[in-house]
Amino acid sequence: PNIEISQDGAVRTVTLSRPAALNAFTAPMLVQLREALEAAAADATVRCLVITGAGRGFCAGQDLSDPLIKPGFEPGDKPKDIGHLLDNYYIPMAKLLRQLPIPVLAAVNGVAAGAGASLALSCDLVVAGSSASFIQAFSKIGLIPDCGGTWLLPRLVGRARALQLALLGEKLPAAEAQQIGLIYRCVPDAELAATAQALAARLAAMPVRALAATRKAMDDALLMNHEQALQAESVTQSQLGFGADYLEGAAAFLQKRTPSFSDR
Ligand code: LHQ
Repeated sequence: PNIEISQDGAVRTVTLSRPAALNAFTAPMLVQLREALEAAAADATVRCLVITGAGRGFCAGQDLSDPLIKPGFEPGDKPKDIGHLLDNYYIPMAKLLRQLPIPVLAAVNGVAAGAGASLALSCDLVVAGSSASFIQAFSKIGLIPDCGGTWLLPRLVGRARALQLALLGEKLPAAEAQQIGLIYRCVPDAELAATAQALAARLAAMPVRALAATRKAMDDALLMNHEQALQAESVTQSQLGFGADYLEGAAAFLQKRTPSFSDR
């Protein structure tokens, strides 16, 4: 398998593992990743997900040597349809990632290029090691940002910066990614795993149903006017208000004790 799964308490960690190719995606690997996301979503013991990479890279995006898309090099060789790869493998994975009922954290241990960068930036929080970097590699091979890149980048850093990154395809070091607000934090490489696990454990102890609802409410609100967003907040807040976590959170506050959350 090219996806390794481990769990510590309520934190599930999914590790992309094709280190010889900087964890570039093959079709079977994308299926394994989707299955790992589905399993985490379905397992009530999991309250936070961490995605990271094995070896010196996080993920170099689509494996360009995959026979499914590898171009023929001879004149007259027929071009292959790369859209089907998106439809059948990337889109289901990217949708699922955005719909998880728990918070998801990317621990970016090295280069995140192309769809690998989109994967990291689709997560709710991104922590990166100081030697990690983000590359919108698509433009260099005549493509556009995919796996959600066109949607994510302008939302994360605004149109001007999104275009700078996507058109030029330059390597953005993790420290600069933090400076422009693209990621949550850049930490020394040696501290990345521990920082990510501690942050994930902290999130897992929070009311995760409300955290997932926050992600959805914010994504949805981007397409609404002010009044619609106020109304949508009221609907979601009302649902959460009937949940065990709100009762527990409010009671614990009033009773001056630490809350113990269980909704998911
Ligand atoms: C790779 C790859 C790779 C294969 C490193 N493939 N082997 C969706 C749907 C359909 C079609 C197309 O695309 C998409 C979305 C996309 O993701 S498009 C973007 C695809 N990704 C790229 O264009 C990135 C290509 N890789 C690179 O530019 C470099 O490898 C980076 C900058 C990521 C890292 O550079 P270095 O640190 O210098 O490492 P390296 O280049 O020496 O790579 C190490 C090995 O990994 C090497 O193999 P080798 O056998 O020579 O040691 C590379 O060939 C292999 N590798 N990325 N995407």
